[in-house]
Amino acid sequence: MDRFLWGVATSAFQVEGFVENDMTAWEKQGGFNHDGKHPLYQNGSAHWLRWRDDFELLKQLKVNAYRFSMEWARIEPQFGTFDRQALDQYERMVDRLLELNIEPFLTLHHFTHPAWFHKKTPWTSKQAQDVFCRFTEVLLKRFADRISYWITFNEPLVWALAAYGDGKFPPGESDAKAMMRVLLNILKAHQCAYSLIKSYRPQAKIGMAKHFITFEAHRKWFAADRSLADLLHHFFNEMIPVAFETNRLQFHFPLLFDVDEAINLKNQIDFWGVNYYYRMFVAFRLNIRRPFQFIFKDKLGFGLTDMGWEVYPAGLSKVLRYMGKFNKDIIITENGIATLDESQRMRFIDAHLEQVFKARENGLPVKGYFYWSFLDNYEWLEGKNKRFGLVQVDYENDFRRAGKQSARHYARIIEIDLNNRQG
Ligand code: GCO
Repeated sequence: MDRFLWGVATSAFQVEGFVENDMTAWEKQGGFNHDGKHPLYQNGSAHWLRWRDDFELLKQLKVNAYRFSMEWARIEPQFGTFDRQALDQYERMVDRLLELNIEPFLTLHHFTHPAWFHKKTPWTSKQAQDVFCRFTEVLLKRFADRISYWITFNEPLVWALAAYGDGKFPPGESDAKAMMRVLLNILKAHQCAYSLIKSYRPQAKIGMAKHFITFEAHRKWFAADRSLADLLHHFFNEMIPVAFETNRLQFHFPLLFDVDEAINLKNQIDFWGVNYYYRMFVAFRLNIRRPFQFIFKDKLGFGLTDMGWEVYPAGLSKVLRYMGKFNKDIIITENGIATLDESQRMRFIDAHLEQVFKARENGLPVKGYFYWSFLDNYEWLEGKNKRFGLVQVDYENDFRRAGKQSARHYARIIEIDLNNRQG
C-alpha cells in the first residue's frame, strides 16, 4: 500500500521573505489599500534564511511530506535570466528534505509572479503559457530526478478572481470576460506543464490544488438564495474538474459572461488537490452592483476563526465525496485555521481529520492530508496577524520559532496513524 502522505503546507512568498515580486511591487504602489500604517509583507517568516532549522521542526512534526513552492521572481528576476544561486539554494532544500525522508511536494504557481510578468506576458496573453512552461522546464532540469509530486497551480480560479475579478491582486483588473480568458490560459499552461513534467519524469504524480467552498442558502425558504448557492457551487467548485472530464471550459454566469471553449484536459491530471476551509451562506440582493452577499454563521459552536470563517468539518466530507466521482486520487493539500486559541485549533484538526478517516474507510481514494500551515506566515491581503501556523513565529524578535501545542498534537496523530497502518 502507498504510504499515506501526512504533511504541512506553505507557499514561497508567504514564508520566505527577502524577495521582490509582483506582490511587493503592488504593496508599494498602495494596491492593497490597507491602513498604510503597518506594512503588510515584511519578509514573510524569514524562511529563506531559517530553512535549515525549520526543516528540523518539520522532522519533529513527524510529517512524511512537505508542500511548498519556489518563488518564480527569485528564479527568473529578469525576463529570460535565471538565477543559479537561487536554484542552488532550492536544491539544497530539496536534498535536505529527502535526507529527512520527507517527500517534497512542489507547487509551481502559488499566486505570485516576477515583477515584470504582468507588463510583459500577462495571463490574458498567449505568451504567458510559454514563459510559465519555460520556468517549469528550468525546474524540471534541476529537480525532475528527485521530486515525484508536482502541483501546477494553486487555486487558479481564486487567483483569477482576485487579479481580474475584484482586482485585489496585481494586476488589479476587474473584468469578468478577461478573468475567464485568464483562467482558460492558465488551464492551457497546466496542460503544457503536465506534458512537460511527464516527459522528464513519466512516473511523476501531477495535480492542481483547488479551493472548495460549501455554499448554502442564507434563507432556505427563498428560491433566489437557493439558486444562487447552486450557481456558485457549479462555478466555483465544479467548473474546473468538469472541464477535465469534458474537454470544455463551459459556463454561463448570468449578466457576467458566457464561456464555451474546447481545451484538451482529459486525463491531464493524476490527483486533485483539495484546499478546504469553510462553509459560506449566500443571500441574493436586489442590488445590481453587488447582487449577492456572503455570510458566515457559527452554526456548530466552534467559534468563527480569526478570518471570520465558520468551522464546518462536514463540508470536507461533502467535497471528498463529490470529488470521488472524478476517479482520480485526492489529496487534501490545505486545511487549517487562523486562531490564537490552541484548543480551537486542535478541535479544528480533530474534527476535520475525523472526516478524512471516514472517507478513507469508505474507500474514497484520499491519499494525503496537509495542514495549512507549517509556520505562521503572511496572509494575503491581511498581513501577519492571522496565525495559521503549527509553529509560532515571533515577528518582533528576529522571527524566532516556537512549536505550539497543536504541533505536538498533530505529530502524535501522525505517529499513531503511521504505526497503525504499518502494523
Ligand atoms: C489560499 C492559499 C493559501 C492561504 C490559505 C489561507 O487558499 O488562499 O492557498 O495561500 O494562505 O488558504 O487563506
